[in-house]
Formats: sequence, structure tokens, C-alpha cells
Amino acid sequence: MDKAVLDTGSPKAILLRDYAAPPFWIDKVDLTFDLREDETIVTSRLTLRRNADVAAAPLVLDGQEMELISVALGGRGLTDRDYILTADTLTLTGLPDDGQVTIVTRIHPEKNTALEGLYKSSGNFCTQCEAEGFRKITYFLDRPDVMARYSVRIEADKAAYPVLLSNGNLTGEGDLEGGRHWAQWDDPWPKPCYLFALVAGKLVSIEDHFTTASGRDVTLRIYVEPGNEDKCGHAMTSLINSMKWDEEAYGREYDLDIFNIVAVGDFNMGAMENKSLNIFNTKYILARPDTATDTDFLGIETVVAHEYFHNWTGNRVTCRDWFQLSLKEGLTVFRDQQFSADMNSAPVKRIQDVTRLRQVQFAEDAGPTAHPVRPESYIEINNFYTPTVYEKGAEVLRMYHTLLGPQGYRRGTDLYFDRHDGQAVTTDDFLAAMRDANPDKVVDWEQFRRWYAQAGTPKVEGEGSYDASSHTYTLTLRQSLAPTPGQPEKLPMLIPVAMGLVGPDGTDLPLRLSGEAAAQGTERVLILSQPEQSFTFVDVGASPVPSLFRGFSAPVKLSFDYSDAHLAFLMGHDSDPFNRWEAGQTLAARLLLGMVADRAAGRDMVVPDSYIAAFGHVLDRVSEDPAFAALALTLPSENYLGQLMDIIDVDGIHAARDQVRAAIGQTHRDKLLATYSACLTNGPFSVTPDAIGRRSAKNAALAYLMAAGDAQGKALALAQYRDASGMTDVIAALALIADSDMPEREAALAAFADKWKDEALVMDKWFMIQAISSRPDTLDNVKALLAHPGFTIRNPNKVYALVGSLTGNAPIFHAADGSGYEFLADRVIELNKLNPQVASRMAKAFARWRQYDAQRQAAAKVALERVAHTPDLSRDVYEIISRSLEG
Ligand code: B3K
Ligand code: ZN
Repeated sequence: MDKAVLDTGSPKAILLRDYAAPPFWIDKVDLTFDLREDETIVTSRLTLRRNADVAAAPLVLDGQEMELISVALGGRGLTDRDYILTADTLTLTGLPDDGQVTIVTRIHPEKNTALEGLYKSSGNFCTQCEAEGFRKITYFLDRPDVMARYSVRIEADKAAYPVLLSNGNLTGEGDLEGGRHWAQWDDPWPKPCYLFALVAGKLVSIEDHFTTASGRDVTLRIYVEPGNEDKCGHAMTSLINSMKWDEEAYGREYDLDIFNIVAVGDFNMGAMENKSLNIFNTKYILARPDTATDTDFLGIETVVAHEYFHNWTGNRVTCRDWFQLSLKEGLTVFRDQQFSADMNSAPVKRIQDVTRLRQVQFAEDAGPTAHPVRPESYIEINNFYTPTVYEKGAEVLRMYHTLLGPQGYRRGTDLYFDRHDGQAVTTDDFLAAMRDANPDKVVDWEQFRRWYAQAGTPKVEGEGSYDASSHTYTLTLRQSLAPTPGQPEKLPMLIPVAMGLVGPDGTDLPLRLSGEAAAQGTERVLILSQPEQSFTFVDVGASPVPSLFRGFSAPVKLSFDYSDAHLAFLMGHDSDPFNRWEAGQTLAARLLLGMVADRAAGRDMVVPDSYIAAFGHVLDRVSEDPAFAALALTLPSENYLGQLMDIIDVDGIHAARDQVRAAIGQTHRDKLLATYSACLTNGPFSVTPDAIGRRSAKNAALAYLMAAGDAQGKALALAQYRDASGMTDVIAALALIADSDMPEREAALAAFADKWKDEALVMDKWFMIQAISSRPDTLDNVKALLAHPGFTIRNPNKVYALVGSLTGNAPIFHAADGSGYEFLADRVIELNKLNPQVASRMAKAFARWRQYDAQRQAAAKVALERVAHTPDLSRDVYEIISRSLEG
């Protein structure tokens, strides 16, 4: 790109190595919010204490987009000779070692479209402070290592804002003149400002209770807009289950008498763990069987748990600086994954989590925005709430668990909480607790630390050989890690390889390594720490097939020299369900990529009979475990297949998948119809794992019948759309109809929109299914939908549903004529002014543009440069676009 453009006023990067403790601590914050329709006045009294451990320096407070009304020290008003004000700082010099500074500012939540700081959603006030939103509320040391106790007084019109909430306990409330009222909230637990929250609005609540292990009665409330009270039950149950689970699994109890959740319709991400006042995107609270899908129900369970778990992993023990984000996010994702696995089917959950990891995190690792789990620099921290920090971070936690075993892992987390409760710490502190709690475990922790420091997905290759005369089996594994931006050289990683050897009869063989006195079970964890290592097993009676990385024991790409027959064998016999699924996916990916290559070479694509036959065996066994079968019946995604190619052949991948799906639909028509009927759920609707599994198997079968253009499949889809009571089945059928050219398509879509026009979350599904259609008119349709009365670019959920879904629709977004890129550039430019976080999230879809062919690259570059040249580009978008152009 034009260097000059990037250089003019380029935002500066923040570096981990520049971390320095603050010159002052803030022990107490007393806030008063005077909420009005056309402005909000914030009065903040900070109780300061000089940090004796660092050299004396002025106090530089962060503050943006606000008007300073006054500053006072003790009772004395300061003048602009006593402070320096810039666009994003307020510097106070000559402060005593202890003192109170009172700052009054004016802000405009009613004009805040970025949804960061204090803003309005459906007329209600709410906040989002993580990562750096508090500086849009008042001048403050907006950094997580400054932990203070907060007292908050809120004043607002009583009729318009009957509910006034903040963190901690309600310690007073009353009426004021002019129809106004006030509430006082005190939070006894010191916290960083990113956990501050305020809500004022017309809300109703449902209430329940939880008694903690030590007997504390906690009042639980979920606040929603009137009319949504009947959609909170699942969230409440999930909250109660997570409170109980955290006591049992981690020994963590809740620490206040009240826990509030508020659901708002305009929210940039899923939810936020503010101390005792979680604020949620409605998407992760509201659910009724007729409005929400099984995926929504499961998402609610996970996200409610995730935010609750942050009370210990994030709030009680927080991050020293934002480079440590994975300290709380990776750990909390791992905890919510464990919880959901316990509540549902563990193998199904693991497969879903790994699928997501590969889809989004491996893709990130392979592109210009690749970064380590603990990054070393950022321009805009909001850009680093990434799959790498979250999902790969969770894999790092899972590896501690794998290496130390459940008890060793628990000893480690216990020590971590004992040592660091009330502190702001680093991922190194976490590692030290794990290490120190397990002195008997021989783990090279310095090498393990590279999982935090080195970006990229390690590749593991290997082969095995059986020696029939000595009854030995030798497994050789090699690891490599390709360069990523800023990290040209890499060191070998410490990779836990959970494995077994599957004997010819399909059972696991005893595992005795050469030099060991006896076999040590039939499953074990090998440590691959060298660039190349061989492991020789003795007493192996017959040639085995190795089952490697069971349960996906490390976030790596494995390429092992399995024959198709080996994979088919593992698919049928591996005792590890994850690897049974994995073998099927590897086989399918191999076959599909072969077809893509044939097509590119001008040859006919042929679906091998052996694959169709293997698929038939899966169909024969659906009833054993429908949820697992539904996953086994799903082909690798277009995105994932693309990652396996040097230059992504968008159309080839799409055509190959279509052809395989149609062949399966035709050949197995009878089995698919039988699966469909067998999995119909009778009786009252429920969201148990069994019912969810049956619905997913049934809808997978229906999709194959539709892929084959089967007349009976079409009739079933129409009937299901018309008659089903649950949203899972309704939307699954409508998505298939919307993706077809059935004459009923238009009427079905119109009827749905008419029925659900007042349910924003349901309408999001309607936008989404149209945006993911592979019909050639999809882009035009999406453009038209931008003007639909139910759409607004100001609502993040709407943007994700329509624009975000389109960017995941490979053949349409990556259309060779560049029309998809042009569309996205327009949206990013439009969003940049309104909501930089959402704009930048959308802009990330460009990141892997160099992995496509020359024509697409040229078109993507034009679009990227157009965004880069946009005046007033936010730091958020600038960082993503400039990295994409450099990378
Ligand atoms: N901690 C928040 C995410 C904040 C994102 C800021 N851009 C939600 C979560 O991970 O639980
Ligand atoms: Zn989180």
C-alpha cells in the first residue's frame, strides 16, 4: 500500500515490554451519574495513593470524547494551570502522596453508536467498559492493574428509568424532585475499571435463588425488556447449574448476596462479566423453544456459565495488562467447555469445539493477523479478543490438564487462587502456580511456555512401522512451525500426544515402551519435544493402527501416513470417539481435495463408491448416538478444506462438496428417509442432549435429500417448515428451502418474516439463512435486505447476521468478479464511522486474501486499499487493514 497513507498519523503500537506499574494507586472511586436525555454529568472522586515502588511521576489519566467541567484537589478547584488536557489524557502534576481528586465531566450516551462506554440500547442506559471503555465515561487510570472499591450513585427520571443498577450491593434509594429518583450501589470487592457497570431503564426481572456451599443465600435476577420474561428460564437454569458446578469442579463459591444479569439488544459481543452485574447480548439470554434453536440454547448455557466463571477467573484474579488477556479468557473458555461437556455429551462438545478452533483459529494463525496467545504488541486492544486468545488459549489450559492429570491440574488452580486472589497477574504467574503445585511432574515448563509466546499452528508429521519378528512398533513424529508475522524463527514446542495402538480386532493394545518394565495401560500421553522423535513399543502382537492426538490433545495439524483403509478402520473401531470422527473427516477431506484437483485439471469429478459405502455404515448406526452421528455425517466445511490448499479453489471446493452431497442423497435415499423418520422426536418438546441429537441427525438427513433434489425431501422440508413447533426444525427447513429454487421459496420466507417481524433475534436468523445461501442471486438479495425495515446497520447482531454471514459464504463473498469484496468494503467504511469494533470484526474477513488466485487477490487489494484510504479510519480498522496489506 501507499506508505505515505500508513505513515500519516499512524496510530502507535503498545508494547508488552513497555509495561510499567502506575505512579499512583486508586483505592476508592465515588461516582455520581446524573442521567439526562441530552447529556449525562459524571462526578468522580478518586482517592489516590502514590505508588512508592516507582519513581515519582505525574498522574496521567485516560479520557476520551468527553467535556471536562471541573477538577478539584481536596476542596480546592484547579485551573488549567494545574493540569494539562489533551484529546485523550488529563495530566495532573504536583499531587500530594495521598489525596482526593474530584472530576466532573459531561458525556453524551444518547449519541454513542460505538456501544463502548455509557450508551443507550432501546432507550435504556447501559455500559461496556472492557477493554478501554471506562475512559469514555470519566478520566481515570484505565488499566486493569489499578483495582479500586466503587461507590456509585445513579440519578434519573423515575418513570423512564425505574430500574437503576450497578455493581455490588444496593445500599440506598429514594425519590428526588421533578419525578427523579436515585439509587446507591457499593461494591466491597476491589476491581479494575473494566468491570464497572451501570444500567438504567425500563426493565422487568425474573428472580431465583442459589444457596452456596457455605450457606450464603444469593438472589439471582435476570432483567429484560417487558414482554421477554418468558424467555429467561433457560438462562436462569444455566446460571444455577454453573454456580453449583464451579463449587464442585474448582472449589469456587460466589462472594456476594446478589447476582444480576441484564440483557440488551445492542451489544458488540456476546456478554460481559462486570462484577455482579453481567450485561448480555439478548442473543445469549432470551430463548423459548419456538424462538430459539438448539444451538441458541447450548450457546446460552455456555455463555452464561462463561461470564459467571469470570467471577473467579478474571474478576477476583485479574490481568496485569491487556497482553495477559488469555490469562482470564483462555482459562474461562476452558472452564465453560468443561462445564458444557459435563452438562451434555463430552465427545460431541469436543468435536464442536475443535471444529470451531480449526475453522476460525487455525485460519487466523495462517494469515497476516496471526499472533501469540500472549501478544507482544497491539494498536487497538479490542482487536485482540480473538480465537487465538480465547480458543487457542483454552487449548493451552487443556494441555496443562492433560499433562498434569485432573488432580494435578486442580492442585494448580487451587494454588493459583490462593496465591493471587485480589491481584492483577500474568500468564507467567499462572504457569508458575501450575508448576509449583506439581513438583513431582517432569515437565519442561520453559518449553511449555512457548505455547504463549509463539504464534502459528504447529504441524506434526509422521509414520509408523511394525516389525513382526521383534514384535515392536516404532512411531516417528516430526514437528515444525512455519514463520508468522514478526516471528521468522521458531523453536520446537512441547506437544502432548494422547494416543493408543488399535489392534487388528479393533481393541486397544497394552502400551509398553522399550525400556519400561511393564505396559502402562492402553492409552498414554507421549511428549513430543524434539523436532523429530521416535517411540518404540514392545510386545506388540500384531501390526496396529495408531490413534494419535486422542481427544485432540494438542492444537496441531497432523499429517500421518494413514492409508484410506486405516482411516476407515479407525472410523469404525477407535475407542476414542473424537478420533473416530476425525478419521471420517480426514477421509472425506482427502476425497474432496482429490476431486477438486481433478476438476482443476479438467477431469471429471468422481465420488468413489468406497466413500459412499462408508457413509452408509454411519447411517446404519445413527440410532446408537444420533448427536455423534450427525457430526459424523457432516462433511468438512468449505473453509476448512480451503485451509488445506495452497491456493484456495473456492468454486472447486463448493462443486466437489455439492457433488458428494448429491451422490449421498441419491444413493442413500432410503436410509436417509429412514433416519429422518427414526429421529423424529415425539412427545413434549425438550432440549435434552438426546432430543437435540435426534433433531440434528434428522436435519442432516433432510439436507442430503435436498442436496439430491429429491421430491420427497422437498415435501418433507415444506411440511417440517409448516408444522414444526420448535425453531430448530422450522429454521432448518426454511434454510434448505431458501437455498433452493423451489417455487414455494418466496412465500415461505415472506410468511416467516411476517410472523416474526417483532422478534429481533428471530429476524436475525431470517437474515442469516438468506446470506448463507449459495444461490447466484444471494449478493443482490443481501444488498436489498440492507434496506429491509427489520435491518439496521447500527445493531451488531443484524450486521453479524447479514454481513458477517455473507463473508462466511465462500462462493459468494469470494466471487471472482470481486463483487463480494466491494460489498464488504462499503460496509466496513460505513461502520467505521458508527462502530469501529464491529467494523474491524467485519474487516477481518479480508485477512486471508493472499490465499486466493491472482484475479481475486487483485480485486481484494482494490477493496482493501479503498478502506485504507478512508478519512478518519479508526484505530480498530486501521490495524486490521494495514496488517492485511503488509502481511
Ligand atoms: N470479557 C468480555 C469481552 C470484552 C470484549 C471487549 N471488546 C466477554 C467475555 O469474554 O466474557
Ligand atoms: Zn470471557
